[in-house]
Order: sequence, then C-alpha cells, then structure tokens
Amino acid sequence: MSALFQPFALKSVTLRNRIAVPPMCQYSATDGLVSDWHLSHYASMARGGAGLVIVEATAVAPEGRITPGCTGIWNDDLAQAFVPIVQSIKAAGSVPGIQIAHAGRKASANRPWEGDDHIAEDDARGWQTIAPSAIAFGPGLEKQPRAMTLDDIARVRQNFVDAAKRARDVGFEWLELHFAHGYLAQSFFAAGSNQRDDRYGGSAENRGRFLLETLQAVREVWPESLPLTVRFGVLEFDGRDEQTLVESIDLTRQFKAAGLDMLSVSIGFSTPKATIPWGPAFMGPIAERVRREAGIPVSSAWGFGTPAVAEQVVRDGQLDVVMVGRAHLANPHWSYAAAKELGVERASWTLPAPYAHWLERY
Ligand code: FNR
Ligand code: 536
Repeated sequence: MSALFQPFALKSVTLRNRIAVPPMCQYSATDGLVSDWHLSHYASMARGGAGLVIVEATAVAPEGRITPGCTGIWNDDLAQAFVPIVQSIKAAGSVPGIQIAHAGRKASANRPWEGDDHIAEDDARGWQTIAPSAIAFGPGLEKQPRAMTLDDIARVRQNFVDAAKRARDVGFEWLELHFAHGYLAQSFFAAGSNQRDDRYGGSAENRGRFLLETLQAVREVWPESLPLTVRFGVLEFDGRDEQTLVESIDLTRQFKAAGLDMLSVSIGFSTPKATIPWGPAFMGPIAERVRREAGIPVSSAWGFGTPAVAEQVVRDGQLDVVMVGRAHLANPHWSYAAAKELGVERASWTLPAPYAHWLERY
C-alpha cells in the first residue's frame, strides 16, 4: 500500500494524498493582478491529482513583490480576482492554498528570464526596497534597502493580517506565510542581514520577534479550523548550520505554541556564500529532525520529484506532505503518473471521475 497516496488530515481539511504543488511564482501578473495564465496554470496543477495546490508568493504590499510581474493581495480587488482560481482548484478535488509574502531587500528585481537581478536604479519600473537593516544581499541583488522603522514593522505585520483576512474571504483553505528564501521575514531571522540594536535584532529571540508577532497576529484572523503554515529556511548551508538549526527549531516550537499547524522546511537563501548539497531528497533528514524536535507535521521540497523518492520519504516518516515543484511544470499530471508507477489502486485516492474512468485501464 502506498504511503504517498494516503489522505492527510490537518484541522478540518483533508488532502486526498500527500502530494502538494508548492508555491511557484509565474511572474505573469500586472500591478499585482492575476491573469488568465494563472487560472490556466493552477487549474491544470489541481486537475493533475495533487492533494494541495499552494498559489505562488503573493505580496502583502506593493513594495513586497519580487518583480513587477508578481501577484498581490494588498486590496480587495486583487483578492477578488483569485476567486476563479480557488474555484478551479476545488473543482478538481484539491485544497486551495496561498502563500503570502514580502520580498524585503530581494524585491524590485527583474523576472528570472530577464536577468533575475535588481531593476536598475534609473529604471522607473523599480522601487525602494525595505529590510531590517540597510544591507544589500550581494552580487546581482545590490540595491541597498532602507532600514525599517518600528512603524514600518507594525505596518508590514498589519499588511500580513489584512492579506490573511482577504485570503480567507475569497475561499482559500490553507495559508502559508513566506518566512524563507532570504525575503523580508528570513532577513530578520538571519544575523547577517539584521544588525538592528532594538528588540527586533541581536539575540535569536529578537531576530525571531518579527516572525513570531506576525504569525500571532495572523492566527487571530485566520480561522481556527483551517491550517496555518509557515515556510521557513531552517539553515543556510553556510558552515554555521548546527547553530542555525538549533535556533530555527526553537523558534518553530514558539510558532507551534502560537498556533502553527505545519512547517514547510526550506533553505534560508540569506547569503550568496552558501554551498547547497543538491541531490535527491537531501532535505529529508533535516525536515525529519525539525518534525521530531519541534513536534510538528512537516513538508519539504527540493528534489522529491520522482515517485519512488516521494513514496520513500513519507514511508520513512521524514515528511508528512511532499512538495513536488518543477516536476509538476514538466508534467501537470505528475500525480496520475506517480500513482500508476507505484501501482496505486484507484479506490485509495480520489481521482476526478471524468479522467479516472478512462485512465484506470489505459
Ligand atoms: C519557486 N519556489 C518558490 N518558493 C516559494 O516559497 N514561493 C514561491 O513563490 C516560489 N516560486 C518559485 C518559482 C519557480 C518557477 C520555481 C522553480 C521555484 C521554490 C519551489 O516552491 C520549490 O521549493 C522548488 O522548486 C524546489 O522543489 P522542486 O522543484 O525540486 O520539486
Ligand atoms: C527558489 N525560488 C524561490 C522563489 C522565487 C523564485 C526562485 C520564492 O520563494 N518566491 C530560489 C530561491 C532562492 C535562491 C534560489 C532559488
């Protein structure tokens, strides 16, 4: 019997299997507004059989977009435009999730296929970025951010809360806060990007404060019955990993006490000086340690996109849910293909009948 194709229940939500499409930016929005491409893309991801589809990093404020093509949810009109996407995901039997985000010092960048670097200072398409301290990321992302005031911190926290309310009101059933990948929240946590001397910088407790306060404030408006998750870079692969992991796991315990339901275990990407040991399932043992030491369900990504690998990490108890990203771009029906490869009986998970009927003996 497949472990990957067992349902997964969290709060009032049940995923039909352990496969999730992680948030993946499409860089195809205009002024934050989703396009027909998004509807087509997300509908196909859900139709492919995954239990959970998480909509891409969606900015809680205009200056929090990574690029001018990033989606936003900083007003009600932008939120309303997600309704057909939510409905299309539900119609295919998946749970609709969204990741809300602020890109901090990595914002105001060109799309990946247009350079992936910061928009030039003299280009009107760019904007002033903000961060805990006025320290640029490094080569390619050299724009110096403005150090946030305490008012800025309170405002962005409220931006997350307002975004969460809007996500709730348009029907998303799973919310993820983007606290990873060197964007705003991660850059508060990472000592190299946070040199504040107030209560938001210095000790691990202080560097975690913006993240914890934001989570606490969001939990107050996000329904108790629905999953609230965080994507968090628990290490950097910069040679200081044991200390970072200990601090990350401690903060995860505090997240849990504040109402976090699951952690998406990822990489910090806070420094260009990382050496990442890319390979199949390389995050599995790290995610398993967080799961065990923080006592919380986990998902993870990066190199789980082969059916046998995805099956194994669930069977071994490393992950509760497996994120399969680029393999879904290559084949939106990845789950169907995985079920066939693993010899899964149709009855053990819910395929949409209009496809399942024909594919059972195909
Ligand atoms: C990503 N990733 C990503 N992560 C995230 O937390 N929010 C996001 O919006 C995005 N956007 C994004 C866009 C694209 C085009 C890619 C390829 C990736 C990272 C993604 O969620 C995932 O962690 C990686 O793709 C690794 O998983 P795979 O592709 O190895 O299965
Ligand atoms: C993965 N990506 C993550 C994104 C956007 C695109 C690329 C996100 O979280 N919004 C990645 C992050 C950092 C470094 C390399 C790759």
